[in-house]
Amino acid sequence: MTKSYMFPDNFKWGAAASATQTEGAANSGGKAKNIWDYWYEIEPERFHKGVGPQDTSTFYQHYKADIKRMKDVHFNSFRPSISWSRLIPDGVHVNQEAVDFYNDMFDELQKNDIESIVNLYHFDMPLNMQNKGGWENLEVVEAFKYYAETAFKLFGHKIKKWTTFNEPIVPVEMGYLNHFHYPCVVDMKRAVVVAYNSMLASAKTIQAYHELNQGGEIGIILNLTPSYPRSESEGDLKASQIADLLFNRSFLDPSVHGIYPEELIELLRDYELLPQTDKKDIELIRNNTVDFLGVNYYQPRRVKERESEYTSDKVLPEMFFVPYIWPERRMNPYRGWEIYEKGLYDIAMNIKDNYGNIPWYVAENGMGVENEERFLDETGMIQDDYRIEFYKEHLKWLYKGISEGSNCFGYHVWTFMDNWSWLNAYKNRYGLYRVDLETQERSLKKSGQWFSNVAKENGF
Ligand code: BGP
Repeated sequence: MTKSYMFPDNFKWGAAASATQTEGAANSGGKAKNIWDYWYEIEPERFHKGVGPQDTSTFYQHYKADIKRMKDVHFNSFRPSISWSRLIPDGVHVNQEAVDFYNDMFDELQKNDIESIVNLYHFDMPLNMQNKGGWENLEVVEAFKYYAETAFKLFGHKIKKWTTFNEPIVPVEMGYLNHFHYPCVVDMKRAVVVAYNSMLASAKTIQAYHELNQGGEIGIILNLTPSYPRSESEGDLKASQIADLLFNRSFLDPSVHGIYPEELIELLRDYELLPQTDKKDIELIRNNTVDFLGVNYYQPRRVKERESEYTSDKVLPEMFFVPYIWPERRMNPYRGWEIYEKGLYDIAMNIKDNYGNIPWYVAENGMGVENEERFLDETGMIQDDYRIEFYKEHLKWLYKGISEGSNCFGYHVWTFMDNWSWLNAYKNRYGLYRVDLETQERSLKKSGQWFSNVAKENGF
């Protein structure tokens, strides 16, 4: 049968994961605590059904069988992250057990012809670093660079694609503008410092990687959430422009172009939010841009101008724009996110037209659904047709973007198997494989079967 949507040769098919969400073994193998382990200790009630990060999906024990399962569904690539607090628990000395684990995991992937795209930071600040002030402290930026360099030296001969951060805006938004990630600070001035220092850490890491000349590439993964204004009115357009500056371009522009948008600098200056910067660091950011981009896409951001008076005495993003509920929107009710497939095409075109058509890939796209057990059929397979539909429609728009010249080299879903998710724990399931939490057994879902075919055929 001829396929309607054939993807370019060597297109990468696979999934992303993160150490905290899949490895488990949070308190063993020599790993030190990260902010999630600690936060769970002091406030377990913040986590869905009180489930914390200790065991997550036991990948630490079962990675060999799990990688075999990846192979079974025709993955040719996979994005794990390294846990900083596992690799360098005290911030100085390398943990040999972690080295053995990651070495073996990467070898196992290689043996199965699955290319690793290895991410260095996925929301998982080591507790000892957070105690020093986390990203607010430049010492931690240096410690991150040391960790990254250590990882390059240990694994760089076998890993040829690295990423510095996954969604660096998220710890800023959730941990310094809202209280959804530890340390639950609500302070835009501090949030700006965290964002700027994360960007600095990314640029320093890119510099370190290129200096080592290991013959690979390094990028960053950003959750680009396109901003759509309610209307073409001046107020709505401005609201959406500011949302875009704060939440997309704050990392996208310096990562790809090496410079911050002038409008962002002006806005921060007007509200006395500009961080202290050093000329050398600005130069460093300018000279150390990414080789490629990973883009996580889940939902659009629809905004309108603020119509009611802003009463808070704090400067916060909601001062400049407020959410707009589009009457035609379709929701994923479990996650509370709008499903808007065309957003992926808009991203593809934005990268093509405004970011030098840099090579990029979809680094996460997926649909979290609650209580999936109700879709189990008599054979024990979850009939998740909604997820197939979700992937299909996004892939169609991605295909259109590629056909129009956008330089996209892959599509990774979130995620391979059901995993632990930050505050939501195991509430919403995302996997191509179901994980039975009692037995840790994995079983393929219908969407896994579908994805397997698409990856095998390079299209559908
Ligand atoms: C992304 C993160 C992932 C993952 C995913 C799904 O932002 O990179 O770590 O969690 O979102 O979101 P959630 O788990 O909150 O439903």
